Amino acid sequence: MENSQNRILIKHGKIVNVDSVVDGDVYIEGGVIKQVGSNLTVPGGTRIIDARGKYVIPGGIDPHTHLEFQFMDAVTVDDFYRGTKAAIAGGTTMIIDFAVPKKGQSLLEIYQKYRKLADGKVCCDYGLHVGVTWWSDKVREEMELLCKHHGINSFKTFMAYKDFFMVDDSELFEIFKRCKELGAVALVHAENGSIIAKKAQQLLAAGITGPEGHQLSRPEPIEAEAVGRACIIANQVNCPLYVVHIMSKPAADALAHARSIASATGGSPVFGETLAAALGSDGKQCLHRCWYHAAAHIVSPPLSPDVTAKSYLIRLLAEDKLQLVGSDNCTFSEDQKALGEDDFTKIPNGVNGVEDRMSVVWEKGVHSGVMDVRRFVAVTSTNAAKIFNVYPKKGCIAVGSDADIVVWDPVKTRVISAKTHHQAVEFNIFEGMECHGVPEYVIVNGRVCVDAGVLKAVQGFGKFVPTPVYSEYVYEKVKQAKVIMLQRS
Ligand code: URQ
Ligand code: ZN
Ligand code: ZN
Repeated sequence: MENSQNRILIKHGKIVNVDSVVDGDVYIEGGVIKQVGSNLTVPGGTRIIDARGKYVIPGGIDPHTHLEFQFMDAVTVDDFYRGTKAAIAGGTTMIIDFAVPKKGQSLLEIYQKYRKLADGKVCCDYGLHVGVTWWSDKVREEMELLCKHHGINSFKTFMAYKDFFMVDDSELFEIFKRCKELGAVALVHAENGSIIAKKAQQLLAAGITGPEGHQLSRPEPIEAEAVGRACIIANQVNCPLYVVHIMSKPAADALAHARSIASATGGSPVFGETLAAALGSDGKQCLHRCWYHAAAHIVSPPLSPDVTAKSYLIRLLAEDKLQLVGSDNCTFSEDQKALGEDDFTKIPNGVNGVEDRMSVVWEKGVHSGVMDVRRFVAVTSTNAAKIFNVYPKKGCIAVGSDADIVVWDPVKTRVISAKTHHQAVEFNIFEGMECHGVPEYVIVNGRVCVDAGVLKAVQGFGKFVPTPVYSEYVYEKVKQAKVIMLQRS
């Protein structure tokens, strides 16, 4: 890398971390933050970026993407190159994707497959969660190997997608127990898959085959019940639990309730993630008269038919009743969505969001006055770094941290559109949304990948980032939980 790229001084910005906003400068060399402060002494030839009037924030971490994901007879159209390039365009400098095996398939095999797919293509750093879709002694052993030798500290389970990814309560119990033994974090997709399957059959039999059937087969209590059940099962084995993609008010309430019980009784910690889609769109879109428009909004759990859910969820994020925003970017083309033309259960589930997640949270959270910029940094970056144990390498602006930095212009605006986005998918669920707040510079491991608004992402520049077990942020709470329980007994 040439010197002007290698040495960068970001001057006169407002440097934001979760606990502070400080006026100052940031000096980067060799991909790492070397100095933070004022009147810094730096070598000649250093490139200067003027951040006057702008925020200097940690690069976004998207904890939930599905790039090149084979799902429901299709493969997502955003691959690891297009997906990470789009991520960078929006201010995200690390993603955590999912390697999900079929039932009976080796976890190690699917992990290796995803490493092969992603390494060499990713424009920014990435980590992996591994799915656990079945249970056996082999799975038990492979979970340990993944944690010990392959940089995995999180395993996703599914309470939905009956017959292909879903596990039952006794399997959940075993998987959560194993996560706890290994110092890993259990992730759960919380929806009652058995009831969904029954309702879908009823709707199809009644002649309801269009996209509206998806929402009708998944009423909000179906999500809320599963959130509560997952929290109870995890608590039985004292396992930290992270509930992915919380989409509705009742589910968010169930999560907030479980968190408050955990902190009052000394139970194991629970974390909740919602999606950019849930903050910037709603379930009315699934009733649109254009079939493709409706199908493009099909995601599970579904976008809430309650149009006030968006503002409710952003408030819960501001109040730390929810902790993170992911994208769940899982994009299918019009042709792929058409697999479910005659049967809504065959429409591949998933929406876009990896590019627009930061802008949507800024617009709905900060610009609307619901959260401050420190909380913005927490929910878009730092909390993910802490939970998945890559903090303070990622998720903060501090000496020694990776130089994953965004210079965020809070005044500039942009209008989201599929015509201008960088993703491979031809539809954007946020089409037409005007967003205040634009990433003017995005620095990925010390390289300027958005330069005064111009995208210069480099294929293969990103690396796999191992996520070590026993995140202090997560397991400190488990230890505290044990102490409180002992005190009580
Ligand atoms: O369930 C998920 O997270 C995947 C398979 C993406 N699709 C979705 O509808 N959420
Ligand atoms: Zn899911
Ligand atoms: Zn997902």
